[in-house]
Amino acid sequence: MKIAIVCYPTFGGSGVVATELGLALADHGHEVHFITYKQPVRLDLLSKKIHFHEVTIPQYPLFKYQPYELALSSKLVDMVKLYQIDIMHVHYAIPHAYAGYMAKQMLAQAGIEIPMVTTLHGTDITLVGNHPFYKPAVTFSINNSDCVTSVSQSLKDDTLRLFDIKKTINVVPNFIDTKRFENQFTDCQRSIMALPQERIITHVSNLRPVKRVQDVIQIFSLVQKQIPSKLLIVGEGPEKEPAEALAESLGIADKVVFLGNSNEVDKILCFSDLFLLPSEKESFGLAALEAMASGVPIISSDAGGLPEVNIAGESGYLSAVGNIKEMAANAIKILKDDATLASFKANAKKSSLRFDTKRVVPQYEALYEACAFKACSGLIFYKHLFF
Ligand code: GMT
Repeated sequence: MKIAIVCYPTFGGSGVVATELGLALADHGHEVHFITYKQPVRLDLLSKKIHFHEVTIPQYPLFKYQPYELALSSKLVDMVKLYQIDIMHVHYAIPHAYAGYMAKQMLAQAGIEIPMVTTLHGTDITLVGNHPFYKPAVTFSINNSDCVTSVSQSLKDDTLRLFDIKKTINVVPNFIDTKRFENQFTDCQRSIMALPQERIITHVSNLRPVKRVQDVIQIFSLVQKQIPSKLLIVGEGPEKEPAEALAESLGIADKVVFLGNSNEVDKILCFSDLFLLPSEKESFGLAALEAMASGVPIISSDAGGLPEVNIAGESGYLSAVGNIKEMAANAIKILKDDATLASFKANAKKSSLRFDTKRVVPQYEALYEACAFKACSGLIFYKHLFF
């Protein structure tokens, strides 16, 4: 098939999933066209099967806000016509589903019927999309998509609770190529980051308020009192400065390393012993899944889809949002001795296999086939993923 993928190209789970999906689809022989405003961060390889079409917006002084949706829908129309695209797959409802719908209408006028799959990722529903200013447009775009997927059961439930949805939502969970996380590094270079007796605790996110980065610092502060350790924070965002200030005020600044954005998260996870994700909301928690695939146990909140990914007592522990003390106590439970840590590490890795590319990408392919025949409402995949 010829598939157009619309996504955010920057650091963030939805763009990562969309990129990995495109790469896997190309591997399966499909022709994939990424359409977005910048080359996606993990898309370093373009080929006959993988194309990238940049959406550019001419600046005009009259506009306070540049009309990205307009430029995107025009680009979609042009690319669908030029490459005879069979299906559009838009990731993150705002504004991609809306722009996709407009492109569909313009193409219909030219006699081209093109199905559109919309994948809901999280904050497009739970935070931003739910805002009254966006809600009518988001509801409309979801109801006018040909097929809709959500990345977790929890996000599906939230969508049905928060919006008046007439469409069936298929749960197709996020996935990763677990092979990529098999330890290919002979030397993890752990010694650069910590002393041999120290544990390494890691947090990876876009450091926005929803990630509760202050909790990460507080949890670490309690843990390091009992277990010699270092905290590595990967990512950039508005919570970075307040987090730095908190580490300073708690007197632990020398034990907290802010690494900024990284394209080599797998290398950092390679030498990590524990991953913290105490988010306020999290539809899935792709970062946690990546950590698990690297054999890193998770201390997380029980928000959203996290209980579907992080299995309590197996891959880590979950606590109510904001329960810093319990999260720290659970972290200490995992890190306290080598045997316990090794067992959690092995179980985290095993648990991540539920979400391997090989198990999930065929579900999207089946969905595309069904979508072309307007028959995606009967597909139920998710239950089969659990063993
Ligand atoms: O975090 C966001 O605002 C957007 C989005 C992103 O692009 O990273 O994150 C969401 O989508 C990811 C991929 O499906 C999920 O793994 C994240 O859990 C989800 N974030 C939230 O729900 C906060």
